[in-house]
Amino acid sequence: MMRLLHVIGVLINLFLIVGCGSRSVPLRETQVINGLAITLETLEHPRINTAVDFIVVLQDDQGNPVSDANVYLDLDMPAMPMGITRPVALPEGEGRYWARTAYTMEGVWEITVIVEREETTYRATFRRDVLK
Ligand SMILES: [Cu+2]
Repeated sequence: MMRLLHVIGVLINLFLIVGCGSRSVPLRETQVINGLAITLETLEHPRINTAVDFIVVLQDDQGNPVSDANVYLDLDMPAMPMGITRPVALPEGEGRYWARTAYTMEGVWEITVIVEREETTYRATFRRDVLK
């Protein structure tokens, strides 16, 4: 009986995790800057004061992954200066980089992805509307 209850508990947990995931699906957007395709994948409807993951994917103009860049983000609100939030995105290989940070206010934020590679700096800016 205990074992059955345990199994049911695990199933309910799985259901909750899947349920949450489907409510907050990451949105993928790509900008091509001087031949470098910069893709940002992060929550479409993020909430304030909650850890948020940012995946950056880089591809050159041949479609090859770019894994040797320095990548960081710069988060700010267009309506007001919010101080400095510049998390470094750590390389995961295959042209993927990962960062995690939190938005500290509701409203529109700009997420600028800065890529430094071979003396060149690339910048792509994306937007998210952060909910309370
Ligand atoms: Cu603000």
